[in-house]
Amino acid sequence: MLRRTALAAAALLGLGAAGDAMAQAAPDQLKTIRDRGVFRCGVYENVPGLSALDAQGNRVGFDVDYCRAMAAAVLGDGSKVEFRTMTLAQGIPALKSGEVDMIALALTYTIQRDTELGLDFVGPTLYSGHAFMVHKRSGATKLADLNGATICLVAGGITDTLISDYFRARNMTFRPVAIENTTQMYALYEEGRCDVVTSEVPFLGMRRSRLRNPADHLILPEMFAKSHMGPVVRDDDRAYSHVARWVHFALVNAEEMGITRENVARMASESRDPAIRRFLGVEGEIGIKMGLANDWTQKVIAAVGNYGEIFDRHYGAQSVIKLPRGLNALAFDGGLQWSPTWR
Ligand SMILES: N[C@@H](CCC(=O)N[C@@H](CS)C(=O)NCC(=O)O)C(=O)O
Repeated sequence: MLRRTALAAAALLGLGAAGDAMAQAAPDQLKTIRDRGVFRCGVYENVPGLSALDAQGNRVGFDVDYCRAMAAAVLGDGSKVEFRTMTLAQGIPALKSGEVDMIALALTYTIQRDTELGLDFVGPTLYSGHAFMVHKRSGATKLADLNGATICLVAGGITDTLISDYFRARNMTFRPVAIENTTQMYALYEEGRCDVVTSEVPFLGMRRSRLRNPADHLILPEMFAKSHMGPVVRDDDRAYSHVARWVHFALVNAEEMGITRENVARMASESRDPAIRRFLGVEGEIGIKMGLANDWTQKVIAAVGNYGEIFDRHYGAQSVIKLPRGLNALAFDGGLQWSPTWR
């Protein structure tokens, strides 16, 4: 509607060429990705659990699976992803410049990022919080023991402001040491260059499991801030933002309906349940109406499984840290993950 009004005004003013330019300026991200034939996704180089290479050289991880899910939704093929590795600080500029179609860097959903930076958050795909890990030999067992500590954290994020708030409110001080990437950060921590290292709980657990002597380190039980994370897209193309959001809902809805990577094809061909048939694009036109193939949800689930399968693979039962579902359980089971109605 807005675009048509702008064009009509341009025609009245004799601005044909300018009008065309205005019409073309509206981004059509789905078309851009389809014309290119590959989905570009910003991920970390080596953050186990989130994004890392496996023994065969395949990129794997929780956030990596969201990139593959987007490729499956938009291009019908979860393998058509070009991963661009980047640090946290590089992520938002890379997204804003158009270098990537999405960043999957476990960014925390904050009001400033949402309202001032022109970003749209997907999910939250992972509900967690920030915690501290310490050398056991330090004797620290609770947050109150960290007054005056040297704390290593990742540069370019929000962690130092969150720690500042927490410490100031309690008349405590700390010395932040901001490091570009987490591999360096944990190496410095292990060498004893900082007393404490901080990140979200699943990432601390993953990293502790890879330290030389995991038993020498303690993740303090209290979280000092909440961190609800998800992939992020630019907010200049509503149709595309909707796709990104509904890809996450598709993963959750599939889990709610008991649809898995292994049974999705059978469910599509054999289920008589109209809700399942509509969700999988066997009936109705949900996919077509949002600019995708009608069976896009089938492609997504066939590529990465449902939400619970992704969680289990990278953080839960099948991972080294065996993180409980907790807040990331389905709402039906008392958690915070739910999908709106597919109707
Ligand atoms: N949730 C944090 C960022 C998440 C985070 O801590 N990321 C770490 C790894 S889990 C990181 O930036 N790593 C960069 C790297 O290792 O390249 C935020 O939004 O500021």
